[in-house]
Amino acid sequence: MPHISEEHPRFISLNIREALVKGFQTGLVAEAGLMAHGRGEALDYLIGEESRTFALNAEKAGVAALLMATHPVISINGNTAALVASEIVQLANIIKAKIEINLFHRSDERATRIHEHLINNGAKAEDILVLGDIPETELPEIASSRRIVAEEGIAQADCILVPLEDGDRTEALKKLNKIVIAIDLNPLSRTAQQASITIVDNIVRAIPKMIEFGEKLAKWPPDEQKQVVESYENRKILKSAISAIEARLVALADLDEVLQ
Ligand code: PTJ
Repeated sequence: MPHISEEHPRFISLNIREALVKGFQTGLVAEAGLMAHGRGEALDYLIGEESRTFALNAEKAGVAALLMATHPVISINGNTAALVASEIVQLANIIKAKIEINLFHRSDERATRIHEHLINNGAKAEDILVLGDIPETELPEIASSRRIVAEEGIAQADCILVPLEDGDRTEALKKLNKIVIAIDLNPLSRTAQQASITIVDNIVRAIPKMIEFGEKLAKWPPDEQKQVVESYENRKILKSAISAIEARLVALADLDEVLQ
């Protein structure tokens, strides 16, 4: 792996990319995960590579919904495991959620690697659901292997955090009256458009922010947590995210500013 100097203007972004490449080489990340990362990287650039207000509002509402849930579940895939495994474990502990390893490009070998990686990052074995070892069920109207979910995980969950998800499953989960919280840098993706709460932020920033909100909101009375969820409007958040990209592009189109 090439050494990236801290002085490099794209140090953080290049390090995230290297974490994905390492995750691919160690069997955590799918080939398609590298491409998905490239798309995310481009969109993050447009957003300004920081957690904007629309993201912070969605992160707070997402955490409040997860804290209020009876059966909260975090669905984890290869990219999420490679980038934020220990943070996912911390968040799961705060919101008291199960972690379901649920892959789009299903492979038992990769699921086992992700399982080991989560354990190495502090997860308790009893909090992780690995398909193949436990009772499974199928969600209706989905063609991909993400239709298969754990009976005591996504199937019975009332609120699910789905980082880097696909649109079909988000839609199917919504039809089953579940609250779906998506993390997706593309505010125009079907997942982003379908989710109940859409966090338009890079997962490497979103999960640490959700941990911060979680530590605070966990001490709030339930009616105050409920107020955060009830006052949240996803359409407004999506609109702000798209407008923010537009405004940034307009500002960047002033070439003098870009070339400074
Ligand atoms: O590990 P698997 O088999 O479950 O596969 C995982 C991937 C990500 C390959 C799979 O879910 C997939 O193909 O996803 P999509 O449909 O490509 O969607 C990924 C979305 O995540 C895209 O809209 C990307 O812009 C976005 N994205 C990529 N990297 C990040 C991101 N969003 C937030 N943070 C990122 N770091």
